[in-house]
Amino acid sequence: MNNVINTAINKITNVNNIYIASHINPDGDNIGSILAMALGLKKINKNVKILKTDEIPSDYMFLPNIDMIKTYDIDEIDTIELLIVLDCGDVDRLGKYKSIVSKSNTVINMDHHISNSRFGDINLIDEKAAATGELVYDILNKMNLEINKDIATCLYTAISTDTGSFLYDSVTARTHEIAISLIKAGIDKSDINIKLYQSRSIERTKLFISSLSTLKTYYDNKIATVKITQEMLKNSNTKMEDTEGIISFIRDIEPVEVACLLKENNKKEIKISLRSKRFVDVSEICSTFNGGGHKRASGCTINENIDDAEKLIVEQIIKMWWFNERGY
Ligand SMILES: [Mn+2]
Repeated sequence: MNNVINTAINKITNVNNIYIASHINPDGDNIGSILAMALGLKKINKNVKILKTDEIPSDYMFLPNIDMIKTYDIDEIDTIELLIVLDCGDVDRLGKYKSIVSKSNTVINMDHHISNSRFGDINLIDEKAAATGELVYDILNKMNLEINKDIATCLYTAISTDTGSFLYDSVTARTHEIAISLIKAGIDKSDINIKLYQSRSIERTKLFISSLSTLKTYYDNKIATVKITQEMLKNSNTKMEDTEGIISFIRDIEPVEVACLLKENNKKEIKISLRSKRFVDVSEICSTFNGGGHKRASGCTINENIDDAEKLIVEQIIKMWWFNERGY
């Protein structure tokens, strides 16, 4: 790992123009990590541009330098010296910017998803990291860049949001060590926490209520599902990115082990998120539908209507659970 970090640092040191890409449906880890990386690189006078692959959820608009994330016309660009991709398991997650990978002389791919396809020239993948924000912290530190308040705010957001506020199994002593140094850098922890977790709008609350009313449980209440349809979004005047937090609410039900959120992107395209509490490896379940992620948090897409998609995913969860319990 150290060798790969040094190779990445050498590359960064020797180029001037760097692009950083966000991914589709960006989350706190993605946005916090890219902003922290960009702010660090600006301090050593690199010319940094951040590609806005998708809309930024309103929760993260408070982050310092969020305006750096912009839309660029990459068709006009022939080659790029260096592209850095953070928290992104595969090239398809770059959406409309995915062609930028082949235009880049070097791609640094930094991530913590087990399922990462290692599409970079330099792949800094550590599935033991609780968030990509931890990896960004490490590389900035190794480059002797001071983690100032703004960078620390972005990294704290990345790590806190990817760990359910430091709650998940993925959190290690290292996660807390990094958090200590981010707090020492002078972040306003209380303000960040209010912005991230205590700022839900009335519209979004109404979406939560209608979504939670679709709750179904299976397998002796150990599997729970909820749905979000386009109609619910319309009725509550919300967007798909406003669904953050619904899945953890149903995972937190006792005795739920696997929580499943089905999001209707359109009638035949259902985006599925799975969370588990103690032992079920949901990345394994999602990989049977060409998705992936982490053991306790993963996603996939099923091209069926929402009720059929629910049936298929629940069947698959039960099937893999049954086989695993019997050691097949
Ligand atoms: Mn992440």
